Amino acid sequence: MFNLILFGPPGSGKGTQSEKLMAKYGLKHLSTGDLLRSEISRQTPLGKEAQNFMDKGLLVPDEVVIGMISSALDDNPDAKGFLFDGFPRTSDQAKALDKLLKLKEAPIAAMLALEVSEEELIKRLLKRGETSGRSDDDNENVIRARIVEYRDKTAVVADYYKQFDKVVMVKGEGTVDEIFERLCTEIDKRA
Ligand code: B4P
Repeated sequence: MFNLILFGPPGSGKGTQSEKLMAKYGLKHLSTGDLLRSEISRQTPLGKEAQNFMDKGLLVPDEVVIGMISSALDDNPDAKGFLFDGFPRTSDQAKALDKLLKLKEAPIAAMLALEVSEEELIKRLLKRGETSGRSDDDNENVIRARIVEYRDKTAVVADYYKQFDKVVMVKGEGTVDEIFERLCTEIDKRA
């Protein structure tokens, strides 16, 4: 089993690149953002709880997100590997993921970390907010809150994987295809 984490701040291109990577490598894409938005659109109890956090640009509580990922792993016993997008976002999520993958004897092969300037992130997210209907994208204050959450709680997740020598920094600015090429070069070295 070949498992990858696509990492980076909000708007760094995780969702965009994941679409292309799963098509090329046949990995099962697990995006906690997508899973949460699906719960919200179905107005499930979990979705209603998550919406309160997401509308403010805050991370959803760990236990909610970890439970969702645990079920998604169980639901895909035949996957040849997983592409984790937007997860883990805290140290506790990273530790929980390690435990879940240990049970499957399928560790993380690499964390690919997209590097994008804050100015570019805000520009991209405001642009997506014009058309996406995502309430967390159309307000600059909410976008800034998401970036603060990233700095305070998520950036340390890269330190966690650095101790296992799993982190690969990838320049996340340029065209979508240029960034995709950079990611593929790094993945192919490890596949
Ligand atoms: P996510 O759905 O993960 O979304 P994201 O971080 O905003 O964006 P992503 O990085 O995937 O966006 P992309 O670049 O594709 O999270 C949303 C919220 O869910 C979080 O704030 C949090 O509340 C909650 N959540 C999710 N996971 C969680 C977890 N594990 N724990 C707790 N809470 C969690 O796209 C951005 C835009 O840039 C797009 O419009 C795209 O077209 C554009 N773009 C992409 N690449 C580009 C390029 N090269 N050049 C120009 N534009 C580009």
